[in-house]
Formats: sequence, C-alpha cells, structure tokens
Amino acid sequence: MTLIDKLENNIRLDFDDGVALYELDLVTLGFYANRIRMEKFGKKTYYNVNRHINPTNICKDVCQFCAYSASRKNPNQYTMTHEEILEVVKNSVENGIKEVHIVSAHNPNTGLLWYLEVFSKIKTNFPELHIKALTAAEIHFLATEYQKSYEEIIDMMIEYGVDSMPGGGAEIFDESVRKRICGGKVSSSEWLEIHKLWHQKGRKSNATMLFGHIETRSNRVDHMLRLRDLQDITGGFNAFIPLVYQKENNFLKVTDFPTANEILKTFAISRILLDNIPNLKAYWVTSSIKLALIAQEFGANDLDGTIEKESINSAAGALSANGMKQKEFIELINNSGFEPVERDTLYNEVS
Ligand code: V47
Repeated sequence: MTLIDKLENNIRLDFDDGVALYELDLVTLGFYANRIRMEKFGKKTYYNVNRHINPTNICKDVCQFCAYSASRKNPNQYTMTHEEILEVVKNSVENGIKEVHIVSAHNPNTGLLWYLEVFSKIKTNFPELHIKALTAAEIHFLATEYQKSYEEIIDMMIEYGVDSMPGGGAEIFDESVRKRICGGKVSSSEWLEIHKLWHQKGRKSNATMLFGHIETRSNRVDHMLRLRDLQDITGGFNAFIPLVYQKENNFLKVTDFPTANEILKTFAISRILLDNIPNLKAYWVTSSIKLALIAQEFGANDLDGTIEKESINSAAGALSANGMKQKEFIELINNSGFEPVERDTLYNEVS
C-alpha cells in the first residue's frame, strides 16, 4: 500500500511513513491535514484568555537554547514574592482571564514550598481560575532537589491546587540531541513517566516539541510517535504544541533555520501522525501570528492565548512580550476565514 493510499484511508502511519511524509509537497500534506482538521473541528479555531507568569529566572540547569534563565547572557536575576504573583493574578482576573500559566526556572534557593504554596493562595482568592503549572522539567528538578518521588511532588501539586500541566520541557526526545541542547535536565523517559503519572491521577496535560535547531526530521517523527504511544495508554494529552526555535541571546549555535514551508509541513505532519491527540496548537508566540493563521489550513485548530506578558520566547527574539488582545485574536481568526471560539484550558467552549 502506498503512503497516499494510507492517507486516503486514514490508516495509522509508522515511523518510516512519518519520515516519508516530509518528502510530499506542502499542498498534498496540507490537503490531508486539513481534511482531518475539518472532520474534527470544521472551521472552528480555539483561543483562550490567559496570563503567563514566570516567577523566577534563576536556574540550576543550563539549556543551550534558553535565553530566559539568568546566566552570562542575561545577568538580570529575579524571584517574585507570592504577594507580587498574587497582585499580577488579581489584575489579570479583573481583565477576564480564565487560566493562569505558571512556569519557572529551576531555582535551588527558594525551598520547595515557595513553588507550591502560591497555588493554594491563588485558589483561595480566585477559586474559579484554572491553574496550569509546573512542567515535567520543574517536577524532576523539585523531586531531585528535595529527595521526593515524582508521585509525591504530583500529589502535592494536586493538594495545593494545580489543575493541569503545561507541555514544556519536552524539547526533542532523541537522547543524543537532548544531550547537546539540554544535557542534565529531565530525560526523555522521565518526561514521559511524569506525564503518565499525572494522567493516571485523572489529570490532563499538554506536550511540546522544540524544533528548528539541530534536530533532524527523523528526530521530530520519533518525538511525535513517543507521544502517540503514551497517549494510546493514558489519553491524557489535550494538545500537541510544536515550538519553533528562536535564536537570539542563547548559546546554541544554529546556522540553518526552518523555512515557512518546513514549519507548515511539521504542523501538517503532526496533525496526521498524532491521530489520538485532539488539539494541535500553533503557538503564535514562536511561529509568528502570520504563520499561525496560515497553520489553520495545515491542521492547527488552536492558537493558544492572550498571555498578557511573555518572557521565555521573547527573551530569545520572539515578538510576544506583551501578549495579544482578545479583540485582535478574534479579528485575525475571522479575517483568515475561520471561526474564533474561546475555550477554557480543558477545551470546553466558553460562551
Ligand atoms: O520548554 C525555550 C521553549 C518552552 C526557546 O502547555 C523555546 O499550553 C523556542 O512549554 N525558542 C516553554 N522555544 C513554553 C511552553 C508552553 C508555551 C505555551 C503553552 C504551553 C502549554 C506550553 O519554551 C520550553 C522550551 O521548549 N523554549 N527557549 C527558544 N529559544
């Protein structure tokens, strides 16, 4: 059976098929990815009204691609107090956010409870607000630093009020690439194990993939298929988020950057290969809003959120520091021929 026959008949693709997809032209890939998108979501494109907070940039790890953590390239260290975090949340709730996304660097100076108690304080003051917080990389850091098991940290997250987990820290699962770009951080199998444990508690999470640096196309396909395998077991991933590498102010020397064609192919292939993860998020922060709007025709059904303040990718060159206004989101999605639909973190539609 040819690859096209498999695509025509919605047959699950394997690793070799996934790599072969990249050899198809963009229009063909777009046709099949868009067909799946239209079957699942029609013209709906989701966005959410949220706030990102990054409470500290002091980090024990040294990821080569990261321009956010305090280092030789960014000497401006900071750690927010809980009061400062609560003040930000209060203002954002007044602006109508439904979700707060809290992700930090791996700061060994704060103590474990600094990471956790802020969640119960937020929940006490804003019980309706969804808290999406702590990547698998942070959970690994906290477990290692404070001699806890992953399950103990996860149980504490639930006790203190975390609702769902973001998908950060996955980078690229291939061990040799991982060693070069973020050696020493959570390993691929640990990242997957942490999400599995989280899902086994009946909770949802997202999964990212950082691409466009030193990885190969095969590495991307391998990454997607490791996620698909876990999703077959747990069903706990809500969304897959391909993150386009931003090159400024970091230590990773990259000479070839992906073209728009390669980025759109990667979105389309994600939609085709990940037949069991419902949502494909074109995170406008790393793809640029223009390409994210085009990605709607290549399988993406979600553009992420208004964010209000973005620190991680803007430190590496993305034009996202001040987020996006809801009105602008609605206009842009409408003008590109899709139907903007506000969602909450768990993809319930907000009327
Ligand atoms: O894990 C760091 C990435 C991630 C760079 O789950 C970079 O809903 C590109 O995970 N170029 C954090 N990317 C962001 C993230 C996320 C964002 C929005 C929504 C969700 C979600 C998750 O940012 C990190 C890392 O992979 N990152 N540096 C860079 N130079």
